[in-house]
Amino acid sequence: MKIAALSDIHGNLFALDAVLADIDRRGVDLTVNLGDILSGPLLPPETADRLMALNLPTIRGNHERQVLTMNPDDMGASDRHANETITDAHRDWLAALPPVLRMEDEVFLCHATPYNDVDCYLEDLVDGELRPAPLQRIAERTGTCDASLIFCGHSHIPKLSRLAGGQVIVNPGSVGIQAYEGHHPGPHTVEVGSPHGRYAIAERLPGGWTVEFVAVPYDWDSAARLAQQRGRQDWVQALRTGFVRTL
Ligand SMILES: [Mn+2]
Repeated sequence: MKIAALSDIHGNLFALDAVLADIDRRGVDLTVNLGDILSGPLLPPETADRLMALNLPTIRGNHERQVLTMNPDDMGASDRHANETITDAHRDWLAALPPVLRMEDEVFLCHATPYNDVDCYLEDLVDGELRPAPLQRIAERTGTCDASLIFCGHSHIPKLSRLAGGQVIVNPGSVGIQAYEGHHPGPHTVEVGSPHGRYAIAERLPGGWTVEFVAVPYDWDSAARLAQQRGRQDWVQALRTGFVRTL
């Protein structure tokens, strides 16, 4: 069983197309989508069309919840752009997505943790930065989820952890945006440090889950130009470099 995991696409169809082509080239049994699919200044409806046609096992992230339930006046610019551009059919698709999914072969999908869609699973907020969380904290966040492989997203930081009992937790990173200023549970900055679209492949082998992290080049200049046209200067440098502050 070879599974490709995509997360945090954030409406970046430029990156998604390149990542899907890379997955096709490598060949996998299954591709899954961990949420935060559309929010952002780029191409929310076009991204939804592409993904709806693929019908991948998909869960919703906090941004899907926010787009569906928040008052538009209270939305951030990324959720507002998605909300204003998607159709009722896209909205119905999002509304039908489950928050978590248990798959065959002891695989569990969640956006942030098995229990909520906003707390980072593998990182803690320390001095305005997301730092690797101690294993005990990760075990607490796992709770009673006993899948041998747990995929999570949300932080956009590609990372693999292994609990004492042997469970592995994989964040494939973000397909669509490699740096951002976050606000929960306090202000912080994430900078993956390169513009490549990220995803991961996990394969169950006799020795256990073998995990490959992939960084895919794509036309980030076109994506950045579109972000510029939409007045999202914060996304322009993030798309081109994987940094929001320092270069
Ligand atoms: Mn998220």
